[in-house]
Amino acid sequence: MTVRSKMNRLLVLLLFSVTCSSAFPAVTEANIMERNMQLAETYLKRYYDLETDGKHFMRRTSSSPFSEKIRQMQEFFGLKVTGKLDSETVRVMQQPRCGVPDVASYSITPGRPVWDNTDLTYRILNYTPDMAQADVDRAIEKAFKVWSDVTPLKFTRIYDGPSDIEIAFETGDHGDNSPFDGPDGLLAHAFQPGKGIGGDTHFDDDEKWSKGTNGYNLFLVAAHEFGHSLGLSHSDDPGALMFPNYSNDDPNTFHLPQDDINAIQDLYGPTTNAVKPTGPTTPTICDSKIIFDAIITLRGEIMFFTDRFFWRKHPQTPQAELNFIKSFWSSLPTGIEAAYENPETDQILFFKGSKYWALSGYEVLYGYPKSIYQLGFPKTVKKIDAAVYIEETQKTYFFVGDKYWSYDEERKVLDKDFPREIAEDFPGITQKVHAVFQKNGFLYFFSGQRQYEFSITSKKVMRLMKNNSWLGC
Ligand SMILES: [Ca+2]
Ligand SMILES: [Ca+2]
Ligand SMILES: [Ca+2]
Ligand SMILES: [Zn+2]
Ligand SMILES: [Zn+2]
Repeated sequence: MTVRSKMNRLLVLLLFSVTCSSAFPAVTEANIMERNMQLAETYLKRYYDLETDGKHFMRRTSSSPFSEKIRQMQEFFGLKVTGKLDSETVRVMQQPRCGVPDVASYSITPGRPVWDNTDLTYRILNYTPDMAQADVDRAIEKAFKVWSDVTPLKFTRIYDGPSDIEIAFETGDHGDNSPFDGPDGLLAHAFQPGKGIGGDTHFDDDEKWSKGTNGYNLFLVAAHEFGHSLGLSHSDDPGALMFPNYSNDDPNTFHLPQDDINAIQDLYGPTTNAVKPTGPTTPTICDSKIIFDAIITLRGEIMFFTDRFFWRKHPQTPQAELNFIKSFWSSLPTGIEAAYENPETDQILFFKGSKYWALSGYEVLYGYPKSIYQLGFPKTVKKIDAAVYIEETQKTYFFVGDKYWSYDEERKVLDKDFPREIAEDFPGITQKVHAVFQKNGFLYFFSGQRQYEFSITSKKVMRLMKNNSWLGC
């Protein structure tokens, strides 16, 4: 089963439970389509300036404004541009996000307004009941520091009187023409630089705000919103802070990405401090220096993991799609070290250090992460370099240093007489294996920037390939 069809199923289940509580006896395909259409219409009106007259038939022709807006949205998010409301598009529309539109302007001044001085003031008008006040103060201060670290901007908190950036927790319609929507969906919004409401930032207090990752992290959302308060709009770089969807990023290891540094320095110039910080860059698809952490296949689709990201390559699409790991699987760590899919159990297993996670669709299964020592590895094994499931034998091979282990998926034990030397059983594979996957009777071994096509039947390397050859490079 592909991830895509798993997502479909997930969506169906979700809609099913919603419908069960209403008067309808069952969900039909037509119900789901209608619900998705309504979701899309609301989304495109809110973030893509879609104008509708309420006539639904308009939405189904390929040249309609609806299709055009779908195309814009798909392009922005790096999805396959079809102009149709496919399951991937619906999935992205369902993700929690910032309330500021991606392409259009509602209550936000168009153009590129900036503050005309670098000494700005802010005031926290009220607090959320979800967090201690001191934690809110700290999150807000830290969020401003994200921007002041890389620019000449300074932010001073004041307690009375008007300030440049007023911060408030609000619910529903709160008098600025941009009502909040209850839990999830829209999380916050902010106004571009200017007098009065300009720069002001509102958080939806129907969300569960947190200083950690249980709920929405206030620091991460505030840092994004303050980007708007300073004049930035949304970035289509999925690794950027200014990407419109909530990232689930780890707030403790957060570094302002380079894309955002470039954007804010374009408006205000670099910091005058001696240290000029740089930030993480989002990998580009055909960068030959890319090293993949792990690779999995899911019924024809291949997923390449690197650091905080993964590419999805579907055989029918020429372009691979870049995604943020945490926006798919929020409880997974970044920097996955090995992964494989077991089609028999319909699970994906991810490894990092001595821990591993089993997932079905988006969900981490109950009781995970577990320790790799529960699989039978000796304590000398600190981490798994790469893993691959061999369908024919129902064995999973785990690569660790210059050795590999065989795990019997049926009996749930490591096979006897292992580990064995990789180079002995896979002649030609002499370097550490960074990632491996199986396809059409071949194992594809990734060692650094090289890829080896290894024939399982003839037990030899058939071809040496560029490591990004699958991504259309
Ligand atoms: Ca203001
Ligand atoms: Ca909301
Ligand atoms: Ca690896
Ligand atoms: Zn935003
Ligand atoms: Zn507001």
